Amino acid sequence: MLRISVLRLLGRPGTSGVSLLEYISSRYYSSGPLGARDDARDARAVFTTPIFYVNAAPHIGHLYSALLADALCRHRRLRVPSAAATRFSTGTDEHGLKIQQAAASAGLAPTELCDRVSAQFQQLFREAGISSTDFIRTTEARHRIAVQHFWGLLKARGLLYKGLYEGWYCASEECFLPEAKVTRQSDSSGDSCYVSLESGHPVSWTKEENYIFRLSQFREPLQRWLRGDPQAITPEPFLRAVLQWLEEELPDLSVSRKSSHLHWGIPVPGDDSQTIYVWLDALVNYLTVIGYPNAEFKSWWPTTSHIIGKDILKFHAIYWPALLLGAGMSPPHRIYVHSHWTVCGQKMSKSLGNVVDPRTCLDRYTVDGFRYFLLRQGVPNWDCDYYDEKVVKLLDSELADALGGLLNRCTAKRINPSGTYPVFCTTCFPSEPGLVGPSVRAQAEDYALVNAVATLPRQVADHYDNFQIYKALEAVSSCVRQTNSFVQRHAPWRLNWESPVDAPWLGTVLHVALECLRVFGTLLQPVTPSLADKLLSRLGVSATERGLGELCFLPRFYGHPCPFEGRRLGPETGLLFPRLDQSRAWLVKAHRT
Ligand code: ME8
Repeated sequence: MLRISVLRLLGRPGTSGVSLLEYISSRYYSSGPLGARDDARDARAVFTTPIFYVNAAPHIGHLYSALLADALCRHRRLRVPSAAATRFSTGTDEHGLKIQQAAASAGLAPTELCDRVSAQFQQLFREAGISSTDFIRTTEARHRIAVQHFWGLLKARGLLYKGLYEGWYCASEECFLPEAKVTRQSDSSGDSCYVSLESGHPVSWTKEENYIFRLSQFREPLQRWLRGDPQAITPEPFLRAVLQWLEEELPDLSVSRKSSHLHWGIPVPGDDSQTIYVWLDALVNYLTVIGYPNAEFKSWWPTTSHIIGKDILKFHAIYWPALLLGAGMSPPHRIYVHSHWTVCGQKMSKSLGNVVDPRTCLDRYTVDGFRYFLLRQGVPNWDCDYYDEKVVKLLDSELADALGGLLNRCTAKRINPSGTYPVFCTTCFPSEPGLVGPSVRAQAEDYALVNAVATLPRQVADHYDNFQIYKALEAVSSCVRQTNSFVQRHAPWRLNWESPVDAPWLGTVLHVALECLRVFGTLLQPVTPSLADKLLSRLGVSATERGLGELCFLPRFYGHPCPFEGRRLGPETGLLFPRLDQSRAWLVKAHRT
């Protein structure tokens, strides 16, 4: 990326001889900050979540994947505002043995179970503000057409053959497992059974004549793809895992089951005695949502970034790219992988009864609060543990006290009686650090703050590009703390608007703090959309001034006019984020249990 490399060449201020002003100006005033031009090279982008099984209600892990995709997507929309440029799909995976069995044991027809649970996912995502542009269900006709077309291509290219396939099949994971991944166990009645070593779910020996995909042919092409595009799988430890798998043998893959055994799925075209393997069916959803097999899909593929959990890495990083290469298409643009949420140190599972209901959490912590928590605490590289006190502690300290407190300090009537964005005084805060004079009030730490906030949008963008959203939030939070220290240091409550000596500096302190808040509000939009809206509205920032292209921090410091100076603040609408730890009866209960 040209602009990034130019910036890297510039280096950090103070280490390369480039002055702070030149350094920051080069970022903000020569080519604009993080505007449309920044991403013009690939104006189109598609983000996807996994499509979720409908055998059970959604939990916080599913919501987490959807939130990661949502935040990436919203951040990109702030960079490339053209509404048509970014698509975002999620949905439900409704076929296969797992769903067939879940429906049977619930005494429901599969369609009934699918309708019921798919509606729960849709409702959750609506409530959580997931801004998807498509919700796909694999039982839709458009998807059957796409899957059967894709199958036809593989067949025509000689990549499918019929053969006897045998092995351990795990319905819960919907895959065959090698002997080494299976173990014998005694069940509750003392009978022995076989289970998956990793998940503990039962497996059964299956021997059938199936259609088989020539996966083994794709080992080297996959290795070449990943070596040529090492960013394709992010974060890096997951890339290493895939390359390691590709060092091992890559056997052909069974891609159909006998319809007498699996009837709940898409029939193999021209052979009703076989049903298409649910993973092939599911993976093709990523093409269905961009219009495949109609020609329009070609202008969207391969601009897709898949957001997935580590449990389904092999399906997305080996099977899916191999199937795509087999059908004459490129592998996906990016595969962003995240680890799992555990609960009080344990894996979340229905049988342990520790599944955390995301709707209760949204209700307790508010939509913005819970979105912030999951994205601030969720670290893609390793598993994260969930417990209620952690949520309360984080939200109270970062959203209620630090951010809400800062806003309050700069807008309260007592300190800002005119209710406006005050004027910035360049004599009190000259653009060159180290100047001395009777009116100069800014100190070295104040320049450090300006530098930190000026470079924050780029830092945040880099973290988004590297799928480290928690780091982006950490960086924002650290700047919020720095701004609070700035306000504390200059104690505007001790300065007097009536004094000709104090007034310009008082205005400047508030102006700088409000500018910092404007940057924080803008950058928080992808994660806490309503809270950011409340913050920006309070500052009087209009809807057209909230993109990253418009985000010119502290222009007066760089000798440019500031459109906000003198502007009336927006109306006071109450606390930005009320503290959670005082008024919540459920928390007292949670402490007791
Ligand atoms: O695998 N923590 O669906 P699925 C974080 N239908 N994320 C979690 C999680 C946890 N504890 N548990 C689940 C399937 N997830 C297939 C996918 S895609 C073509 C087909 C998230 O309902 C995570 O994204 O089992 C994981 O990969 C996904 O849910 C699995 O959802």
